[in-house]
Amino acid sequence: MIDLKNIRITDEFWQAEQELVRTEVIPYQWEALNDRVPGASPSYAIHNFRAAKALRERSHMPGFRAPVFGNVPFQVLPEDPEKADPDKFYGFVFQDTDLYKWIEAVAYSLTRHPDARLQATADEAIRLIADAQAEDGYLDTYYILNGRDKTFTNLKDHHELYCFGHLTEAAAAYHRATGNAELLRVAERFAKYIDQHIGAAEGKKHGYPGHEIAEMALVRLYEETGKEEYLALSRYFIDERGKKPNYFAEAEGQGSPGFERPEEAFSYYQAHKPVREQDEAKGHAVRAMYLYSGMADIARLTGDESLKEACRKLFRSVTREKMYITGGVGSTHIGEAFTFPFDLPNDLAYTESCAAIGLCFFARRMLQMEPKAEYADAMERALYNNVLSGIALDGKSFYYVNPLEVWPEATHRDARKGHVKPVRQKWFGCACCPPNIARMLGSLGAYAYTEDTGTLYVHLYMSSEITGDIGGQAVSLRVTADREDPEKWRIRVQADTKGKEQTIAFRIPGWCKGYTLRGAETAEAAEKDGYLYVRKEWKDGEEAVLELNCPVRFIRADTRVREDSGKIAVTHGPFVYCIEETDNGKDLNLVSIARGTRPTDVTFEKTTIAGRPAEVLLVPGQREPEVTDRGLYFEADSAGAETAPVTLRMIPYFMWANRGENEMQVWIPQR
Ligand code: FUB
Ligand code: ZN
Repeated sequence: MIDLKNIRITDEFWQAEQELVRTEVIPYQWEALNDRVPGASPSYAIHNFRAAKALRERSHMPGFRAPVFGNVPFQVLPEDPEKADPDKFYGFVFQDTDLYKWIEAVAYSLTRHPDARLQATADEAIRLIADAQAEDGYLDTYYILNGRDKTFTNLKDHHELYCFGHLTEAAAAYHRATGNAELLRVAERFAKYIDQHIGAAEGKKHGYPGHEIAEMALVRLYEETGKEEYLALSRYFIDERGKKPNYFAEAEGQGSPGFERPEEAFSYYQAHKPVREQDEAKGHAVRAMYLYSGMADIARLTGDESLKEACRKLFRSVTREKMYITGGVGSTHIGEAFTFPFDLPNDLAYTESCAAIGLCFFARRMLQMEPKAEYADAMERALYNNVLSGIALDGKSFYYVNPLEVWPEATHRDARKGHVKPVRQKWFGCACCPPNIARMLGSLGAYAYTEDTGTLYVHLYMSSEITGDIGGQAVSLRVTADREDPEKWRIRVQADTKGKEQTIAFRIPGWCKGYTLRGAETAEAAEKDGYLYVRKEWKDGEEAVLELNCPVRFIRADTRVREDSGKIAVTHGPFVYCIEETDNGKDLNLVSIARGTRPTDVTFEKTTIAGRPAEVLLVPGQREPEVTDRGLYFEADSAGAETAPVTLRMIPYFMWANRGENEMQVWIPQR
C-alpha cells in the first residue's frame, strides 16, 4: 500500500467526505463505543476491554478461578448499559473489531490532520487493549471473558481470527501514522500465539478463519515488519481453505449450514473447495471479498500463477455476473450472500456497505497484481455509488443495506424487505459498516494511486498532491481534477521528477468516450490494458492536461438480469443516477423514459442537496395516469395508456435518502 503520508487529497468533493469522517464519524463513534449515545444500541466495545483488563488483574490474586465457557450465544444481547455487569461480555462475538476499526480510521485522520487530543484518546484506547491482552498473547474479549477453555474451537463462526485481522489492520495503520508501536506489538504477540496453535505442523489445528480478513491483515503485518512468518501464515490460511476433509465439518463437527446443497456445504465461508478451484463468487459477500483480497495479495507477493488465475476468475464472476450497477454485491439478506449469476433484484438487494468496501479492497489488490482498467472501473463504481451511499451527506447516519429501489411502505409492511431501510440509521447493534466506511474514506489515497517499480499509477481522478519516494524515485506531483465542464473531466498534471524520467500511468475509465493528452508531447506514450503510460522527465512548471470525455450514458443490463429487462439506468462519469419521490412525485412505478430519448437530450442543473453541491440530470420522461377505479384487473384498452410528458430530475445515487423517507429507483422503464 502506498504510504498515505505521501498523499494529500485536496479535492473538494473527497475532502468533504474525509472531513465528515474526521469531524462527525470519529467523534460520534467514540461516544458510541463508550455507550454514551442516548437512544442508540449500546456497543459495549470499551466495556468489554475494561472487563478483560480487570479479569487479567484479578488473575494474579489468590483463589482466582478462570471463567469456563458455558453455552454462550453468538450475540450476548445488550442490556441497559447502566445495569450492565462490569465483568460480563456484551454484544456480538466480533464486538472488539468496532474499536479496532475506529483506531484505524483515527490513524488515517491523524495522517491528514494531526490532532494531539485525538491521538491521546487513541493512545489510551490502545493501552486498554494492551492491558486486556492475555499473558500468552491471545486477544479476543468474548473468549477471555467467557472462557479460554474453548479458544479456537469454533473458527467457523466465532470470529477470533476476524478480530485478529482488524486488530492487525489498525495496528499497522496506527504505527505507520504515528510511529506508536504499542498496538503493533499487541498484534504481533497475537499473531505469534495463532502461529503456535494453528498451522500445518503436527499438534496444531489445521484450520483457517471462518470470516476472512486475517489473510490480508497478515500481509500488511509482513509489509510493516518485514517478518516472513506472517506471510507464511497468511499463505497457510489460503492454501488450507476448502481442502478435504473439510476442517469445519471434521474438526468443529457442526455440520453444514442448512440452506446449502451438500456439494455446496461451506460455500457460505468460501470453504466448499480449495481456493484455486473456485471460479464463482459464493457465500457471504463480505467474507468472499476479504478472502479474494488476501488471495490477490499472496498471488502478487509470491507470483503464484494458479492463485492469480483463481483471482481473475473470481473477479470476473463478481463483476460480470453478480455485481449491481452501483458496485454493490450480495443479492440476498439470507446469509448476507451472493446468489446465482445475474440474480440482481433491486428492491431486495442486500448490498452491504462492507461488501462494496470489500470489492474496493479486492480491486485495489488486483491492480497491484496486474494493472488493468477493468479492476479500477469496478473499484470506482463501488466507491462512488454503494460505498458513499452508506453514509449520509451530513455524516450522522448510515446504511448497512444499499438497495436500488425503495417503496417505503413495502419495507415497513413486508417482512421480506425488512432489511431495507428507507432512511439511514444512527447506529446498529451490528455496527460493522460505519467504521468500515470511515477507514475506507480515510485511506482513499491508497485506492487512487498505486506504485510499482518506476511507475506511478493514477486509478481514480481526484485533486491531490503527492510528494516523496514513489516507485523507487523522488517525485513531486500535483493532480487537479477539474469537473466544471459536465461533459469533460480535465485532469491537469504538474510533476517534478527531479531530473529523472518517470512513468505515470493514467487510467482511461470505462465511462470515458475518447480522450486527449496535451502538454506531454516530449513523452513516450502507449496505451495498455486501459492505462495510458506516459514516460518522460517531468519538469517543474510544465503542465500536461488529460481530457476525458464524460457524456451522460443510458445503460442497459444483460438480458439475463430479468429485473432490469426493458429498463435503463442513467450514469454520468462514475456516478449512477436515481430518481426520488421528493423530486418526481409519488408512485415512481408510473414514470418511464420514452424510447428514442437520447443521452444528448439530457441537461444539467447545478444545485445543492442537504447543503452539498449536486449535479442534477434533467431527463425527458413520461408519466402514466393512475387507474384506480376499474377493479383490480381490467381490460387492456386505452385507459392508462396515454402518458403525460414530465422532466425526470435525477440525482446521484449516493445522495439519495437525504431529504426524508421517500421512494427511490435506479432502473427506469423505457416505453
Ligand atoms: O460477521 C462480521 C460482520 O458482521 C460481517 O462482515 C457483516 O456482514 C456482518 O454480518
Ligand atoms: Zn457491514
